[in-house]
Amino acid sequence: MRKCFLASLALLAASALVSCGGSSVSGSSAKGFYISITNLAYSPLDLQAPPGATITVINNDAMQHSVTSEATSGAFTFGSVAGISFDTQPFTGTVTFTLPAGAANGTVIPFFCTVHRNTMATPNAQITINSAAQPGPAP
Ligand SMILES: [Cu+2]
Repeated sequence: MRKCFLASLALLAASALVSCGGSSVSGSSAKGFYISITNLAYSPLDLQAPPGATITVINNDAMQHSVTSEATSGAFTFGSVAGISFDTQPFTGTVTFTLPAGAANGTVIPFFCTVHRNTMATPNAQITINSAAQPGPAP
């Protein structure tokens, strides 16, 4: 009787492990705050993200791009808005950066690509700090 009970416990533990793996939110289906770059175009052009959010940037092109903040749209030089700045540096693949936890709601930070500047298909894109923004599915 006791042996049977122990065997049942072991089975329960094994199935719990399996269901943990199945419900994992890691991988490409994880919700988050995403900027993708495809054929020299950023998407979305205005990402809404809350203070402290981690931004995942996915470069689908073979060439390097960057997501680099600028003080004003079209400046094409590194800058900050209300103390918020970021620069992924030129990269391929996927990188992340984190917005300041103290970023003020409503702040708009334009960004550009240091490699292609005004020759990007979408030279002018931005992040808007929105405390109510919710993470979305991976692009
Ligand atoms: Cu670029």
